[in-house]
Amino acid sequence: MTEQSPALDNLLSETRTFPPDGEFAAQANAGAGMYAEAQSDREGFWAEQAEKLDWESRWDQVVDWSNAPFARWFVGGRLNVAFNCVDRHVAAGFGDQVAIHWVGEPGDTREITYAQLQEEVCRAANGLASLGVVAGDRVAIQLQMIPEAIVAMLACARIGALHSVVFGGFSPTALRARVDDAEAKVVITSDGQYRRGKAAAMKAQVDEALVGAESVQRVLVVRRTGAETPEEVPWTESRDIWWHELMATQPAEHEAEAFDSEHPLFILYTSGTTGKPKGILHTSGGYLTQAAYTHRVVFDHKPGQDVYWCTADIGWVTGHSYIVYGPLANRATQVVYEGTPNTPHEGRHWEIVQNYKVSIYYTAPTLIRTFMKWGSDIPAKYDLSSLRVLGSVGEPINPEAWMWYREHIGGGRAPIVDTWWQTETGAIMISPLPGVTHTKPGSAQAPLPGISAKVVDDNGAEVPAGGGGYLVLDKPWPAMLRGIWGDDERYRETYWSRFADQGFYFAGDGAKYDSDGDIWLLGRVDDVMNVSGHRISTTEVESALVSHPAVAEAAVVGASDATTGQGIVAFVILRGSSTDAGEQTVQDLRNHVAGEIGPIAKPRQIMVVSELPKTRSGKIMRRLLRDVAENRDVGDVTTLADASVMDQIASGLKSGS
Ligand code: 6R9
Repeated sequence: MTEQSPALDNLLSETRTFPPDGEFAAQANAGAGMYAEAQSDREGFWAEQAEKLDWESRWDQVVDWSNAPFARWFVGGRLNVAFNCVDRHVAAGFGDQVAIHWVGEPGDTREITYAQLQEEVCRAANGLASLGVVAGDRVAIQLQMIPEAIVAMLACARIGALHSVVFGGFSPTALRARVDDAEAKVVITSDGQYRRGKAAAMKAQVDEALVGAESVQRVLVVRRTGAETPEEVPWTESRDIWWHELMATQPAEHEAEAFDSEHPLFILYTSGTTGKPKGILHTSGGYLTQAAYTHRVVFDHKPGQDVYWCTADIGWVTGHSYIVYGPLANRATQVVYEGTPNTPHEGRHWEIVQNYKVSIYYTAPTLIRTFMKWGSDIPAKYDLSSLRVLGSVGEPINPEAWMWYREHIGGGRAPIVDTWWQTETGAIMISPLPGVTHTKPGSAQAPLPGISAKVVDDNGAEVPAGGGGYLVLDKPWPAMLRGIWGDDERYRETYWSRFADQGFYFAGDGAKYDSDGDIWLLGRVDDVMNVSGHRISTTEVESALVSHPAVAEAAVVGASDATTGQGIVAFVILRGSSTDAGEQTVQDLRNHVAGEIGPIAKPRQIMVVSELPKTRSGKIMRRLLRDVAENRDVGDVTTLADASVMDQIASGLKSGS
């Protein structure tokens, strides 16, 4: 295993457990028997989950793993994903049920029923088709959390086009790289977005990204802020079209065609260990089966009774699986909130929970720690008694935050589900089951029924209880990625080469079993940082830094951060003889990274140094830089080519920043 910080040692001595409440257990969707059932007949178990969807024709084979690592699930089956998320609920008589309680940042709201959602998705599907989008085409979507984002995704799914959602906070450069890689034919965006009470231009940024983008034929623009000036909303007559104008001309009916179970559904880019993001490819039947199954059992969701709220953004996989596909397939009534949690005040989330009687709330540890910082007196002002299940995702949750969440948000009563999964896994893999599991603060605990995961050592042998190593997934699962867009070799290399002999999927996370055999996730073991639950590669930020004319060399590490999990700390060597980091240079560099990647990648701290610690083979020793960034004594320096470098860095820092 890699080095372990003192904080993790603390975490692993956690011994508190919380047994399920009897009343909750009696009504729970999950039962203890599911583990054994799935164990004895894995394929039968998944077939049972898939049967809860509506298939135009049934599969002939549950899983085909003969061409591993390329899986096929529910082989030969045909279905339409959007039909399953919308139309079948209307057909079953639930057209009047609210699908989305939408809350805009400035305070405007919309209620969208399943019948209305159906109409909007049909219009959008017709609209996209009228622009020449056909099954298999790629549509890039850069939108904030407005209903049109969900409608656009479902419209793509309905006509068999792949969406590639790009987080609204990503820079024009980042958007362009994704548009080019997927050769997107259409881009969907908005005039502008509200952020902390202010309207920021969006269309202008998208236009900047698309200069010379050859694949893009049309840009569809949702009106949100009402920005009008040509600077805010530049317009190319032959290419651009307003969303509302297009929809107004489209019929509200659309016949949903069924697609093969393995028809591609979407691409979602995520950071890898190199500078180039990976386009993770997901397909239809298996993905929807696992998204719906996990949403049902992990959140104990009851259609028509629960009000569900996942605070993620659709730009991340959590928004795909637990705002769009899982909840809608299960006929959820959900809250979708456009804005930031402290606009206009720090009680905004709790006010929304109170107003809509939210019963299931799913968020990230970074936000929980932020709420802690704001103070427990804030949630105490609201009635949170409707909450009955709380979820966490994105990074390990420290026991202190877990306990605070339980006490101050869950009233000491609502079970907490700490859900481990990845963009690549498509849906939740490791999590307690509410009503079944005795929960433990800080542990994701056990693979879900139907899922198999192990902690193994360097040789791929499972470690004993109490031992640590790497998390692997040793059996294929329905929502698994089907590859990296356009790069089969990178897919094999990234996930399947580390334990090729055993045929394990390597997740890139360190993990440990406790003495009960429960799993504790320990963070990434590669050069991927986790900042507020977002994956950012050190290489990506390093490339952005060295693309600035003032920078000669850069090394980036993720240093532990009390609020964001990890914070980005950069060490840079400036060009020429300058080691004098003016405040202005540092500021320029931070802004440059924000411009290249997006504000989420802005380094928390930039240290100007004259040398970087390197091994004799020229590999930067990030471990030592992490020691410096976390104010620890620098560890073993014997493999350094020049052992005095660390002294130089340390003394430079004392006099410098
Ligand atoms: C869903 C999502 C995946 C990486 C993953 C791991 C970390 C996610 C976690 C967790 C500990 C949890 N991660 N959930 N670590 N406990 N409950 O976040 O996908 O953005 O692809 O990130 O996030 O390191 O490998 P993605």
